[in-house]
Amino acid sequence: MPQPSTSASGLRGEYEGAREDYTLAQDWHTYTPAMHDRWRHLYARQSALAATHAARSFREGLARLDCANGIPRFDEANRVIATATGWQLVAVPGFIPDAVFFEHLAHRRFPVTRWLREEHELDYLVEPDVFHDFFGHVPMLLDPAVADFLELYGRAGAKAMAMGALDMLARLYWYTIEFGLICEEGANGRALKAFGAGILSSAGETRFSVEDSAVLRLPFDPARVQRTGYRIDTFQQTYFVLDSLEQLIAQLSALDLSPLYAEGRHAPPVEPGALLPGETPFTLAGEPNP
Ligand code: HBI
Ligand code: FE
Repeated sequence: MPQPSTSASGLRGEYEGAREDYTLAQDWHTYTPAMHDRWRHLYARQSALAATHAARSFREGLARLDCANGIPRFDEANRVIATATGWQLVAVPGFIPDAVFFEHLAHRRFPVTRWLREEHELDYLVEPDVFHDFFGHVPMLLDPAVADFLELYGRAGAKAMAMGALDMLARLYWYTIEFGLICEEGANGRALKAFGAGILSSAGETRFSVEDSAVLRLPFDPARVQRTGYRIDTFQQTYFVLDSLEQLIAQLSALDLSPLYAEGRHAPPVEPGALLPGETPFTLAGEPNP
């Protein structure tokens, strides 16, 4: 049953019934009416914020998924996703080992956690649940640039593990797929929008990342990203801003990241929120520097 419980590893989720690749059936029929209500509540809140703060790709992807009325069925979503980008969702008990996670991505399978957060933790979770994984990540899987980037990221994973560079690769994921911002042309000129799943599945961080005038935002630069540590227990203190989603692929597509890792190994780590000498925070064109 998709109820949060804690496994022997200390992770939430039911790992006992999972296959070797950590997948299991979604068992959609075991979600209770209260869980579907909770999903609708989360969906209503976040989709309203997404309308003003999310990147165009996210808004379009979300609309195509048609998941406002309750916890979605992964098999139904898979029909939409397969047609769009050839990805598919697989249900998992929760957080899975890095190597297994990479293997799924490399084969265009996106692991989606089965359990839903409880009523008392609507605003904040450390581990991914079905709302984070589905609402946050799946809309972007419908974007071809993100779909291709994630496959390449999965393929780069095994190599990074072998090279002892997993921390650097993980930061690229963290500051894009989880907490990425993008500068988009809209009806009222250029605007800052969120596309990262960690942002868009959190009401507080959606507002904070896009609206807070004091938080540090930098233009996306893979070499800078991979040096930048991150926090998993609070809002991010540094965000990176893409010009376009294609930039993900353009700068990383070879995903022979060895030169980047070699550089990263010699560059001193940067604390979240720290600005280095010579760096200029991102600002929208025409806006005075704070
Ligand atoms: N497992 N279910 C799940 N979701 C993730 O986002 C995830 C994971 N395992 C490993 C992992 N992420 C990251 O540590 C890698 O991207 C490095
Ligand atoms: Fe995530």
